[in-house]
Amino acid sequence: MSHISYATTTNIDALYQQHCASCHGENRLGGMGPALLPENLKRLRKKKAINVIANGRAATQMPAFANKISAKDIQSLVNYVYTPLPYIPKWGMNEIKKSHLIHFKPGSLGDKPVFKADMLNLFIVVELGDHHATLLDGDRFEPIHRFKTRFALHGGPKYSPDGRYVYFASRDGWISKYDIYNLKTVVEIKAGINTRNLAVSGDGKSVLVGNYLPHNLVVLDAENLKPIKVIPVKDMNGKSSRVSAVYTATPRNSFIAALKDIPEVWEIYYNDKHDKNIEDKTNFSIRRIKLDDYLDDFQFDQSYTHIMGTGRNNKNGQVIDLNLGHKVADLELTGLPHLASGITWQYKGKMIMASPNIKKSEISIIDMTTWKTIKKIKTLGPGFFMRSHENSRYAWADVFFGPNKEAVHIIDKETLEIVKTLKPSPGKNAAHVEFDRYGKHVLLSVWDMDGELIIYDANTLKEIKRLPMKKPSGKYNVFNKINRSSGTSH
Ligand code: DHE
Repeated sequence: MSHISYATTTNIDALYQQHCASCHGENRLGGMGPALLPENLKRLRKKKAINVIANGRAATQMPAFANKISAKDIQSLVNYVYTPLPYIPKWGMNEIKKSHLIHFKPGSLGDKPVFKADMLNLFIVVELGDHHATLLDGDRFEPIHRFKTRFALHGGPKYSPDGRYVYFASRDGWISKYDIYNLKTVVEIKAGINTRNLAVSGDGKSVLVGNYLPHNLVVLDAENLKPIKVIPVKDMNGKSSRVSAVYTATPRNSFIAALKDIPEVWEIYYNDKHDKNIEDKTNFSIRRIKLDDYLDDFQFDQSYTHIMGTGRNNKNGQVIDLNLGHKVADLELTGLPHLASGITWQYKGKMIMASPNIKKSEISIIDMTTWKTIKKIKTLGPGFFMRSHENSRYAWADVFFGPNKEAVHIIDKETLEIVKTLKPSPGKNAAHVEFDRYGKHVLLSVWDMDGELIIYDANTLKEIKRLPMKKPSGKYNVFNKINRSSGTSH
């Protein structure tokens, strides 16, 4: 006979308030723990959610409730948190301000690195498995420091222009600023409820956060993460939209925001130098580029004149000229291209772009002069990420989905042929690569709780070293990022 006595309640809201609200927020909007809304839980199956409530979640502060809440009530709680709120939740200036955490005041820490390394050849490696990040020396491939991050980071962390600070965004809206010189998280703020990603302005002064929930963009002061402006995202008729992603277009002194639910792309200026097509002349003024189709996932050309994005037309893709402010071409893309992970390089005297595909076993190669697809490289399965470097003759593409997820293809950029397929850890997902600053080494993740970071010689393709890591996902080289290498994401 069980000796456990359960709290019995039929009121699900009371049950939630009693056990969950103190960490996940009274209205399920998140607090110390993540928001418990269907939008935030999309990536967690209900069965797994039951297990998390019953047994807790390793490496987080989520405790086990199996001895406090009956199995029936746990099931009811799961149903409750997977039910959408009947309104778009509010997370405005006041809520954002209240969440501000200053761990170290700007200027209170030293201005010299507390360790020795080439500060531009460092990598941040995000370890999704236990919500940590590792700062890695990119010459010796030795970890310098491992630190806790917020739960479920998403999108690439972004560096300040000098490479000293790195900004992280979590799916639950937490933005954290980390001082690499001092190995400390210095400030944090919850800028949204369901956040996509962030961008740091080219002048290093502001951070833009794009949210699914609420439907808005949030501008933060890059120094202390204080909120400067909350920009509701709406078309001229008042229809609101989720933000798919935000990016910095440094040569244009602007941010670009892709919108999920209205056929517009927004250019948001972070200084006053621009004067055309702007609705108001204050900072962070918005230029609406109206489209005849939705644009969701996209990549830039190296001059930041064009954006190559998805479309919902029968061609599946479109090119927008940011100077002209309209579509200039369709792109012939099949399946679900993942353009945010696309890269560009010189091929036979002209620029080409390559996009992985989340739904089809192919990589599309597109001529950026004619915008025609010149090749579809067949792969062993749909892929998520591609990478190269100006100094490397190879482009790397993972097979993220399906039975061959252990494989990574290496493509010769001159012949557009796969020249080698690696399977570094049989049965385990091998995904996401990043080059060092010189293009001499490649870092590959074995995307598994019992995972590894594998370092290869980028030229001979020989393995050099393995470092154990907990589900290492993305890795980000300071030099390649701040110099906007054409082989990496921007
Ligand atoms: Fe991502 C970047 C969108 C699911 C890991 N992902 C991005 C970016 C976009 C995007 C627009 C570029 C923003 C940036 O880097 O600032 N991702 C999406 C989706 O729409 C999708 C398919 C569904 C979703 O729920 O969001 C999705 N992404 C995933 C995952 O399932 C991944 C594999 C694991 C995870 O973290 O949830 C994942 N996405 C990543 C990573 C990057 C990323 C590691 C940064 C890549 C880089 O090298 O810059």
